[in-house]
Amino acid sequence: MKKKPEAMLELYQFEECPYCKRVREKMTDLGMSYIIHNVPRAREKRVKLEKISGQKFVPVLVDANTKTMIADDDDKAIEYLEKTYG
Ligand SMILES: N[C@@H](CCC(=O)N[C@@H](CS)C(=O)NCC(=O)O)C(=O)O
Repeated sequence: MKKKPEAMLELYQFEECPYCKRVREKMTDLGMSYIIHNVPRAREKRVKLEKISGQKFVPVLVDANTKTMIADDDDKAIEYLEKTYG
């Protein structure tokens, strides 16, 4: 990892979600530590996620260092991680 984030990035996700897995793997490949927020499996219960991101799909990646939030787009999250921390 070239640039080290000051604050750990946060990932809203659930373990079996294949899109979330891709984002987790990217952060692991980059040697990053990160915070996981596991969302409820039932979409209607994802109240906190909706408050934070305005929608209920995962993954949602939050980077406080750059004030960035990427919701419901694993390709975009991976591209962001590579560009910012790769
Ligand atoms: N286009 C999204 C797809 C994300 C997606 O479909 N996530 C699923 C979980 S794998 C989701 O949150 N579905 C709503 C639900 O669980 O009800 C991406 O590229 O990340």
